[in-house]
Amino acid sequence: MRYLSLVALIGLCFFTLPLQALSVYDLSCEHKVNPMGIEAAKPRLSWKLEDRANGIMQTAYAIRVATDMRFNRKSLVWNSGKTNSGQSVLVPYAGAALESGQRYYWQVKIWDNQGQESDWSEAAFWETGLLNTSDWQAEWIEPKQDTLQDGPAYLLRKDFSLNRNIASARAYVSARGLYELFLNGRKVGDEVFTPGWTVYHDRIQYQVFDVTDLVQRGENAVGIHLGDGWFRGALGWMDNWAIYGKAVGAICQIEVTYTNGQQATIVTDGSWKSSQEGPIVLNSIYNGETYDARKEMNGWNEAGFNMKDWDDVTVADHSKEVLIATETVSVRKIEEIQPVKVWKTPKGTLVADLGQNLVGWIKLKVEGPAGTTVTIRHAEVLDKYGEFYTENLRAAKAALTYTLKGDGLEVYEPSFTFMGFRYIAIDGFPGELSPENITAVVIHSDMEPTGTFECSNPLINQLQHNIVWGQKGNFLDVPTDCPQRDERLGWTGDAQAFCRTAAFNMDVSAFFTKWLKDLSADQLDNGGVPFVIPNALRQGGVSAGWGDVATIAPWTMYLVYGDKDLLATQYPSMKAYVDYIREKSGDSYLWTGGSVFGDWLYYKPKMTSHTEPDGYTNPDMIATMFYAYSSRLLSQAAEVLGKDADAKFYAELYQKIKSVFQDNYVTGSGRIASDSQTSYVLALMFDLLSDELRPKAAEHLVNNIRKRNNHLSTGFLGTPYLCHVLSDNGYTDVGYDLLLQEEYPSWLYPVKMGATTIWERWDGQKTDSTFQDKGMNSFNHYAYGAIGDWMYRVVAGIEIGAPGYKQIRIQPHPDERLEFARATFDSSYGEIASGWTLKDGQLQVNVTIPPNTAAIIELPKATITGVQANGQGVRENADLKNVEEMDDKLLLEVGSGQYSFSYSYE
Ligand code: RAM
Repeated sequence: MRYLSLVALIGLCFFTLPLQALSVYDLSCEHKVNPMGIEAAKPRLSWKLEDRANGIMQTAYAIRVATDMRFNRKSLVWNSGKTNSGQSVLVPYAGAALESGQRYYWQVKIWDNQGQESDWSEAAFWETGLLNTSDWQAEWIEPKQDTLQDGPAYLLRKDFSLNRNIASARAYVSARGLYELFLNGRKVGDEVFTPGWTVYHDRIQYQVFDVTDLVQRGENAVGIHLGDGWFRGALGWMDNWAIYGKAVGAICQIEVTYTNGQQATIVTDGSWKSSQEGPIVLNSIYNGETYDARKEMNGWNEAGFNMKDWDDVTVADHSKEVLIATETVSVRKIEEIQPVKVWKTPKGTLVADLGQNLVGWIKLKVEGPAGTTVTIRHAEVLDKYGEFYTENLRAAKAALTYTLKGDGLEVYEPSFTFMGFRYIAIDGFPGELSPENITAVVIHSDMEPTGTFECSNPLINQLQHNIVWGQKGNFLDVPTDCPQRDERLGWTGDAQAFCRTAAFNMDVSAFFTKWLKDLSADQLDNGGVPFVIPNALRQGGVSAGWGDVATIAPWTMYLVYGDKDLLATQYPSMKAYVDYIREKSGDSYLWTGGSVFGDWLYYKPKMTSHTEPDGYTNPDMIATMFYAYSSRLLSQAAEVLGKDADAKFYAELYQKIKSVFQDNYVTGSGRIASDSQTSYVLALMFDLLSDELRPKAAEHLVNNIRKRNNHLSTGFLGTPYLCHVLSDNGYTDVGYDLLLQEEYPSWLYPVKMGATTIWERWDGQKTDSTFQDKGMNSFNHYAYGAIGDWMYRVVAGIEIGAPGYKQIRIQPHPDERLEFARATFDSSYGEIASGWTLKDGQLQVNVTIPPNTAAIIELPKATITGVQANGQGVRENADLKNVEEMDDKLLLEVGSGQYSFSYSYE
């Protein structure tokens, strides 16, 4: 009884006290959580608001930044004071000048439109990098090495002593090559593939590690394991190697602060020693790794190791100006997968199936006599006879070879290579192989997952799964075309096609911030954008729809993340690219010869008996259409950045190209040259037609699809926009026809064939289980996964209203062939959700809008009187503003909160 009344009392307090619900969470700096190594002079700070009430808007913030976590007066470097502003995303630091190698703690508190004031948030931090080149006391050093393709990895080491108690320690490290850093026998950090892949001639990232717990008073040792990676290894298929330099090397600076405030600095210099006799005798991104455990040098990275037979290092005069703090999120081991099956193929090959086409490597557990060699090969698919199939890897050997040292259980995983595979073939395994001996380690850039999509059709859910795995496999520091064959390059066309979808599934803000700077760095002197970034093919060609990543990706990142600085940083590159085309096309406004790849891999009807023509689209026309589009995006970017003259100039340019395009390629009845799906898709998507011809062209597109029995025929350029153009022009049902199509060519055909990632070609594997041309047949190529964008934005209905989702548009497009569809997206303001259920003619739409944003919700086929909102009529519900019926839709404005609408949907 006493207990009960206590509960009642507490309950009473709860209900009578005002709800102090406003709080702040998810603090980030430059798109990252507690980043180490920030070089921006004014790092930008973001946070999210949490509140249970509806319609919450931030009205003011206060930020304080200090070098001490207690934020005492002495340590404060910025106190913004209460600042009236709704901005909660990318607020620039405006305090005292920042110092090198300093940790800055920060907190924020906010006020909202309901008169609430939050508490100070938990403290977050950022740490600056080495802000001046002169801060680098370390030298580039190089081990004694032969100029070898696929040679050994190197060991570098130094002993040092620290003679006082240690308060803190940092390591600043980079390599011309790939490195692993060790202190006193322990690997530093959980990153792999450091320092990442950039345009090394101009930019090499360094990493910053807090190594306070890894160093000790007394004797210490630092070791660096150094591989070839992208720097010296083969890249591309034309015997292209050592393109950034013939020698690998490293740079490392360890800064120790003692408890008495004194400092000690340990740097790479001529006193280090190196060895090329370590256990990795071959390292190569494409070919794999050969590891001889008998060559392991126990204790090489610990103090007091005997360096007999070790070599002197060379101090090299490479630029330190190129060193930049890490801009992206590092690559890490993200998850582990066990095989679902181990068996022998009809030909007797011992094979394990991981159940998922993935990117990473195998961790092997093995026990056996010294000198036993186990070889692991990798494949994405089995052939029609159930045999291991590696021909589509072309020249990439993709093999791990491990020789046992013979001392109990040995656990091996490689360091400087990765593979794209679902199956492995194992040779020479001593004893019986069981699934426990094998673990697949999945690695990729450590991007936060931000999106989910789900619906009532399991095939589409598998498609979404495949899109996400295509992204995991191909976002390994640069956006690659594929992860398995002798390619794995930053193909620009693929990246522009997929970047919007990618930005739904995961937070790619930092990832593209870095890669776009590499694009600028590798842009040709004439403004052209090479086929791949970094330009590992070392060619100077440009292709329409590939080079346009220079305008499309920054604009997309601006739309999704509201990052104006990114747009400003990329602006010169965007403009140089458009000016390159301007130069090529001159007064004709036609970019003749601008397309090398056309609408890459469009449908060519070899596989079925369809009699219809293929999906060919005139490449010159494609080039002119992209010229128009890029000019338009450039003019929009100029407008956002307040560059009025440019905005006007490129808007006029766009208009001229549009009219020349119409004169040259469009008939009075809205037919477009080539009469292909892609011709209509690009013309409509890029708004290149008159108001009068738009519906006619859309009709031609629909007729084309109907004639093909609801099949698409588009390639890399048309596919991403195909369904968008249909839904924008009133043919959402036709978009669904294509999405739900299970026969080739379609998105679901590979799914029906058992795909677990997106294929490069619509018919990578044919219905009789034979394969497409082995010269170009990747089973993990994300480009066609660009349909994901339509699933989020149109099927479920999460659309951007204003850059960064400060304004949201919710626009579900139900179709009776699905019972439900729902998506979530964790925007810079918090989670947005939109989902619908259609049952017995009754539609229910559920929506979540995060605080500090506003949304317009478009309810299809709804009327003011027909809709119940959170159990009330729309007129009665005070959270719904500006309710309006328009074009068979009901429009409502809402603030943050959760909303549920139901009505009869006939
Ligand atoms: C292929 C790549 C890529 C494509 C180019 C044109 O080799 O795999 O996907 O963009 O060619």
